[in-house]
Amino acid sequence: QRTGEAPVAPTLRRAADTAFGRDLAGALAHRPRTISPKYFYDATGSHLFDRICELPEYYPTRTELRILQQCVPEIARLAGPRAEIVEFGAGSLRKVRLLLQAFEAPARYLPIDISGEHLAEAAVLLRAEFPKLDVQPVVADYTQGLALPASTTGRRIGFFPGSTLGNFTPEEALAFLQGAAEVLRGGALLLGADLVKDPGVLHAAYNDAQGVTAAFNLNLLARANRELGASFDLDQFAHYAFYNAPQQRIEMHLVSRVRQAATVCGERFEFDEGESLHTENSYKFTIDGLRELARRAGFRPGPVWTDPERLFSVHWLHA
Ligand code: AVJ
Repeated sequence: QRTGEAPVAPTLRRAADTAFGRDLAGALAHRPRTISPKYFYDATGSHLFDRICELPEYYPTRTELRILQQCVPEIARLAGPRAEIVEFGAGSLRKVRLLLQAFEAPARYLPIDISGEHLAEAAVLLRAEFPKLDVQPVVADYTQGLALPASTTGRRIGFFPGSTLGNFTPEEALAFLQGAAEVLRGGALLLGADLVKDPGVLHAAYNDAQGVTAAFNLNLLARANRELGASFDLDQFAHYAFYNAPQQRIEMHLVSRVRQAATVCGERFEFDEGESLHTENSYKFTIDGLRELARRAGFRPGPVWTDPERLFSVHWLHA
């Protein structure tokens, strides 16, 4: 709840002018308190996420890579020559590199990401590795709609790995997929989706023994302290992640250990003991559920690949 209007210093006014500042102050002003997980990914958060991907408990990244290694020849055949790859979120170059190496004369790579810095780095590396590839980074928040330059060559293949789709609510996922189906029409979407499974396995993946996921979650508050001049005491918040089975999603929260207050953008917000800030949903899918969602969004589901333990799935969806 808002308590009083303290005088606002110029740096704080600038903080309140950033999307992160506006969204965090907005999130704290309502209950239940919920903020988009996209704010995890500053430089520190991106680095922590890379460490998560290496954790023994966090199976998605290595499982998806293994699946892609197995099925990439078939994917390359489906994509055909001179394909254009559009990646939503320019995350792991390791994954798209597999495609670029296997495809026949890929013509263009359009990574879309909110972080211009991350994109620029990716572009430099890939241009050196694939001199014939036209790399055109697009700095944009793909959750706010999709606008792409016209396709110039072969088929346009969307690439959305890592089960990032799971960060959307079911309604948002449908809207995103509808937008993707439109910009990819005539081509396809290659989509990675984490599967429902033993809740114990899911729980462990978001509650690792080394506490990297906890640090990743708490970095949201650390980032607010760095960028917005916020006053969060990180020791007084607990990382809490659990599998919500009826909703088929992992939820991550930051739970206040005590009654306390923090200022964000010059505004003071109180936390009751045990009060939570909901920082992430990570939906899990069944193969049939995902295919049905894709169908409703205007795709025609094609082949699906999975690992022997059925932990993770990769879908070819005709647009
Ligand atoms: C990048 C959204 C797929 O939900 O598993 C990892 C993010 N959060 N550990 C996921 C995440 C906590 C990740 N996604």
